[in-house]
Amino acid sequence: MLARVLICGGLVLSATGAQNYDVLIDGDEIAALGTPGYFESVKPTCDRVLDASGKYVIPGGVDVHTHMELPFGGTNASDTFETGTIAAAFGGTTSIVDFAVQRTGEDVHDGLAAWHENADGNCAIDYGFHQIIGGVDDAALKAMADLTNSEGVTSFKLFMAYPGVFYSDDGQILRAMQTAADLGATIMMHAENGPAIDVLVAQALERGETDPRYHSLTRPVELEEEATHRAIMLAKVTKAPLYIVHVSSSDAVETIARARGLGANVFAETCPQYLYLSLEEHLSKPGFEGAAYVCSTPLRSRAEGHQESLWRALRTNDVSVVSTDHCPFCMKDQKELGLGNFSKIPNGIGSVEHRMDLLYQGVVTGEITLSRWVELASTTPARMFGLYPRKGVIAPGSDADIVIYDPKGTTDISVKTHHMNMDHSAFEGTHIDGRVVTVLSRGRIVVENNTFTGAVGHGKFLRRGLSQYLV
Ligand code: DUC
Ligand code: ZN
Ligand code: ZN
Repeated sequence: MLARVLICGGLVLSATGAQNYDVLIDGDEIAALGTPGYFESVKPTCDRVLDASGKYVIPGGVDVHTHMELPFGGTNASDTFETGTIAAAFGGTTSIVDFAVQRTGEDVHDGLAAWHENADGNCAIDYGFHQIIGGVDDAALKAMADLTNSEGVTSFKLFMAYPGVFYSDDGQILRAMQTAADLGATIMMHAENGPAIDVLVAQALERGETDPRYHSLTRPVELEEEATHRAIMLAKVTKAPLYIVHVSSSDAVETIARARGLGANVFAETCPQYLYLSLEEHLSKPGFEGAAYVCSTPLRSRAEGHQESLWRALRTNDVSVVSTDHCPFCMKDQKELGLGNFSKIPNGIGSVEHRMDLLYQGVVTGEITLSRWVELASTTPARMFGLYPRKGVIAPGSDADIVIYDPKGTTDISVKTHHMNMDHSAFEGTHIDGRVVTVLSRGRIVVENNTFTGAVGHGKFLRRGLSQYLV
């Protein structure tokens, strides 16, 4: 194990700027930042010097929305904590926050314990948990307090979609939000009107509309906007901090922006698939190919301008985080469950490995600045979910989670080269101007020369604090 590492000659990026610094790492943590030449005069003893000349030195990525091993749609997400966290490391993500699961009738503590069992000793990078509450009742509300106060799990995902699986009605949502408000915890919301969607799905299937693209056509933007508005109103009544997950439409963005304009503690994330993929070009591919792109919220029409709206919201901070909603399923035996019936296709796209690169393309194309890239992918997610300044920043005392990124390098995304446990890639053939060169997790070099040099079991559980992002 390396004890002391010096990263020399790079441009250190933060959410507020860029400056040439050398970075000294001692053990797990960043020890000091020195202006160019400083460490040459001080001459600290080092086990390893990494030359970052001409490269960016950025805080490791923080992906606050992943679903390793999630049981869903009659199968399980295909990445384990081992495969998924190694893939994340390859892509410059050094922390994930995954979702422990509780369904109606189940004990929340049991759900959390099961997730600890899945992850403990199996992760290559650090990880935390949110808790899905799929059955809001007295016991679940009591458990929310235990998790927030004692377990380092301070955010709770509710679903306005998936009746019979994870769905909460408005009364349940209100009660969970009241509890969250009392605790200072954050409610994460899957905002789609599930009961209405289920009717549209049944009607489409009756008409013989079974292809993957009907997944999007039966989940219209109005039902995302309506649920987003309802969630915001319930949060207003209860004063709970609200974070809308996987926002896909300009309609939902406008609703969120209005609430934020009034000073509400309402926040939002989007994901790479909504910034780049579309109903027309991807979900509507011939035959069953479109199944690879079935996720919820669904891909939207490019012609309707949702992508432009999402990029704009990333600039204005109406959308503050880019996560992946990494929920991978193979085509074979998994997506294939929905052959002849789109509603049986397991929902999910896997991209935990490519989030940093895909978002960096927004810098290349002029959509966002370099600092905004770091802010959206690392600093704000860390602050939003109580991990800052341990994660999300290169500063003395912070964990030495660092990525050396080469803006002159290139990456070509393909199933042939990715490390996720998937037999396809939703971003197959995408060319990236930029490349992850070296990745450190708590001072340990975990990716170098396109090789995993870390260790399964190196990743530690992150006990999170309350959100540090409230207005
Ligand atoms: N959306 C997905 O695409 N997959 C899992 C759950 C979800 O909400
Ligand atoms: Zn969701
Ligand atoms: Zn999700």
